[in-house]
Amino acid sequence: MTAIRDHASPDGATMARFHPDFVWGVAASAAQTESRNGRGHSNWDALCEARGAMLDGSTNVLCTHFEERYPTDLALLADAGVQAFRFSIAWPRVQPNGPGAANAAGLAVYDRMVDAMLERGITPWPTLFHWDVPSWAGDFRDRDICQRLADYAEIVARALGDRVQQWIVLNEPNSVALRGYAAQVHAPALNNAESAFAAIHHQNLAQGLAFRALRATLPSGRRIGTTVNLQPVRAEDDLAENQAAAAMVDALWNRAFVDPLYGKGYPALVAERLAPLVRDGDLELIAVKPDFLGMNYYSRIYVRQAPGEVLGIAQGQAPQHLASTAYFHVEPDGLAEMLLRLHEEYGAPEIYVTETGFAMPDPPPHDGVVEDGGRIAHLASYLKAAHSAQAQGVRLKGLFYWSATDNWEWAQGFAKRFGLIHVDRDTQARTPKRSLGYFADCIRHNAALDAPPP
Ligand code: IFM
Repeated sequence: MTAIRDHASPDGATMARFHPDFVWGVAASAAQTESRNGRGHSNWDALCEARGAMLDGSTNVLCTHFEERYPTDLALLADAGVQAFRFSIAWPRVQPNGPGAANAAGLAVYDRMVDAMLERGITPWPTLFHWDVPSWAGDFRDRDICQRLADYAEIVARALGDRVQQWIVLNEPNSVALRGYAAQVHAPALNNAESAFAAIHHQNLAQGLAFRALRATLPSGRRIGTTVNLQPVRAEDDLAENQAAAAMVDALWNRAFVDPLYGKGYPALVAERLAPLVRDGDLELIAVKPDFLGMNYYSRIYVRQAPGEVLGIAQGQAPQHLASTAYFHVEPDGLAEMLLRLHEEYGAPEIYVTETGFAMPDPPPHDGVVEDGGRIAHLASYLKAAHSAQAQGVRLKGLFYWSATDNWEWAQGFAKRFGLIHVDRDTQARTPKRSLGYFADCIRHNAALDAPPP
């Protein structure tokens, strides 16, 4: 870490400190970092094959080769004081060819990874499903996938449950359902409303079954949560039809996933469309009341009514004054807004921000470091928003930066760099970015530190 300056304010005067048990982590996923080597064919392999390549001309054949290079990444993270690593297990590596017994070599990869984290003082936080489905398992239009996912969850729990204390079942089922089954952007690249509603209910049900399997399998005291990408929704203007579109998107994107988790059933605006899929007992299974809620947050959503679109809604115009990264608007106040809403509406749950991060056009490495002051400024503003929510009583227990390294950003390919660690696509060399040093300082002081002057 010698290439990184210390950004802490010497007298601590401006430090916004988090509660002492606050967890500082980074996040990543298997499908975005691992190579295809040793795993079975997946839904995202199929999408790469169907499209030929992603927007930047890349495919997911190598990604960052994490399943072999994780010792390098973990060493850099441990050096920065990172306390927790939210990674994901690749279902297609654990069950490459079909249901039933696991592929021992596939499971062994995660066995070693977990040990390597623990040896370096980093707590493993595996996500069981971060979007990669083995091709044999089908997709979320089909109810049968629910039990398949729960069986896979049980296999992983048996293998890693002796060492892993914190479990995350799904990552962003809302992104999967709406980007994958309605907007044709993500796998399986479908665009019809029926498929999207099936993907909503079947992911919720799969999650309920997986919670049941984990609770029955894991040693007592293990904590099980799940993660949704939550975004306050705004209409692009005051028109009544656009305000109605915003309420509908809030129901589809946020509430259809969080309400039933806490026993509130499906929100009225979408309940009728989901009703044909819901069988007796489903909502009770889904109402797992997780030990903690994982919230991924990047920005708000702006919408307008669009009768010709699949769900009658389209992306709206965001306010002109908003700053943007190469990918998202920068809206730290939306983070606090959503945290407070969760606190008030769902009985003050324990919450972790399981992802927040910034894709930026970083300069190339120079003298062993990447100068990414813009990322530091954005991150400082989001950390301060998280701190303000905690100061207002939200039971915010930790925050994971997305992502540990630059990685494969799905349909965008490698063009969007989120990492605290730069990855050279040709050599796979890792170089810390200045933001890793800033994050290390925040961890050391357990505080949302001011960004240093440019
Ligand atoms: O890269 C994704 C991640 O897989 C899920 N959450 C959002 C990230 C950035 O787009």
